[in-house]
Amino acid sequence: MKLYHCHNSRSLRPRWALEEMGLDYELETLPFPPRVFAKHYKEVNPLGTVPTLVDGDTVITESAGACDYLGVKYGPTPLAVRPDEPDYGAYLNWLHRSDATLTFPLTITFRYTALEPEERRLPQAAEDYRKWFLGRWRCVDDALADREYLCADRFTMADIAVGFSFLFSQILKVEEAATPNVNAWWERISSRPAYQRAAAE
Ligand SMILES: N[C@@H](CCC(=O)N[C@@H](CS)C(=O)NCC(=O)O)C(=O)O
Repeated sequence: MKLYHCHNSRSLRPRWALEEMGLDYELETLPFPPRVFAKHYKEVNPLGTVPTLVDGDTVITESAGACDYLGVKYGPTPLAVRPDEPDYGAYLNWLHRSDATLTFPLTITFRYTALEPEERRLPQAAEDYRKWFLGRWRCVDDALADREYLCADRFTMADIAVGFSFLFSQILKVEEAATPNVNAWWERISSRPAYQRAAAE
């Protein structure tokens, strides 16, 4: 398998999953954004986004989908919740929510505070989507009020996927997301050796 990656980007999700599962993979780390600084990458992924996970003829460009794929294809692993477990639906909900609901608003904030040249920045859009994110992030704080992990009473791909959403919020200095419940969970999951390896530059 080969993973195309940028530091501190969504490709951290499949990289973390690969490290947790102890799978062999080749890593190509690209400068960000690759569509500007690594033109050859468009041949791998015409969207120009990371991650891309290539496994033979299979090409996956969705970070949470890549985690799901690895767990099912290369499991069994406790990182994937099985359909016969009560929390299977909750697990899928967290996986999809991690990007569609939680990371998406942060990307608007990122774009309009950092990525765009000064004259194209939009403080109002950045602030509105920061608040949008915080409104949706409440579901994570609530879920962690009475449990150590998001679902299934154990560390799973859902924690990996939502864990990146949290990391991104902290890179963007959305400090209010770091509630006591969330901080305790983040301490727990980011102290895992696989995370330390995956987060290394
Ligand atoms: N929904 C996709 C989004 C992928 C994505 O937008 N990745 C960002 C990095 S976090 C990217 O490559 N941005 C570069 C760009 O938009 O040019 C996923 O979950 O993987």
